[in-house]
Amino acid sequence: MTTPFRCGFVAVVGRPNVGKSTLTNALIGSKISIVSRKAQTTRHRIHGVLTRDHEQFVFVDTPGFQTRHGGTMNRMMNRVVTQALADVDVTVHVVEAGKWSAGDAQLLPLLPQSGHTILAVNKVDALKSKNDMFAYVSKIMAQHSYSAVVPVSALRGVQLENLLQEIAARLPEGEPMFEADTLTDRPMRFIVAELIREKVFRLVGDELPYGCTVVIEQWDENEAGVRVAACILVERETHRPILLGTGGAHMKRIATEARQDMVKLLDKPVFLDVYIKVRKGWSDRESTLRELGYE
Ligand code: GDP
Ligand code: MG
Ligand code: K
Repeated sequence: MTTPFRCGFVAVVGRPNVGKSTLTNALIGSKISIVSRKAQTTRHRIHGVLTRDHEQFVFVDTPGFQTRHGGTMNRMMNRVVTQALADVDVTVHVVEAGKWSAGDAQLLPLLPQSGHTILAVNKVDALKSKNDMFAYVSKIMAQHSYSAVVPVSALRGVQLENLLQEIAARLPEGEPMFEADTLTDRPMRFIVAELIREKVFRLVGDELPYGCTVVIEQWDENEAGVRVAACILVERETHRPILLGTGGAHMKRIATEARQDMVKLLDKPVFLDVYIKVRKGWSDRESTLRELGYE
């Protein structure tokens, strides 16, 4: 008997800082992957694709939902999350071992009622006592019908194969949607914007209440290299010093790390200029949100 090929969409969700990005990147196995599309269209924004002998996991992006503030942004984001999750085959809900917070609870009603949700309990490496795990997991399990529970450490690469197998078992049978070794249907500018945004979130995500948006304002490319000007749009003037850091240390680090990633990605010299702009009230204007790519 031959093993059927399985292929489907997987969403990784959770409150900020539980390790979604680390986990997704660890599962896919490379930081950024470029996807060429085989399937005609997809409703999803593809983060990356992992193709193995018997399965293809298509990881989709869901916007980070906002927990601390109300407003249009919040409602739109939550709607987008709900829609995205209704359309995927498997949702991986990531929580942090031993640390349940209001943000986790707020995500629960957005989890799909039908379909498969796997609970990934991340950061088990940081857990001081394993004894409390059972009580912690039981408490979460009582609040949603999860298909499986897998404790993992995204950072240390613990139990990731186990998690992939739990996901794979729940993917529908079907032909691969993407070429095996290629990975994105998003233009390079968008990937670079995401890359910078990720650096910002890693560094100051907790302190930026509305998050931020990155807009690529200039992109000049030739054989010699690529010159990119990227603007980080923040909500308030008070967010500027947060993003700058002492003596501009945060911005320096964001630009340096983003540039290094871009060199790897584009395989040519990169001249990157990153600056901050304050656009008051942008997160409360739906038209602006659409303009910026949140559909
Ligand atoms: P996201 O906001 O959910 O995407 O979280 P990130 O992937 O950006 O991770 C947030 C922080 O948690 C980073 O400092 C990671 O290095 C850290 N982190 C992620 N996974 C693990 C893990 O398995 N163990 C530990 N100790 N830290 C982790
Ligand atoms: Mg993240
Ligand atoms: K994401």
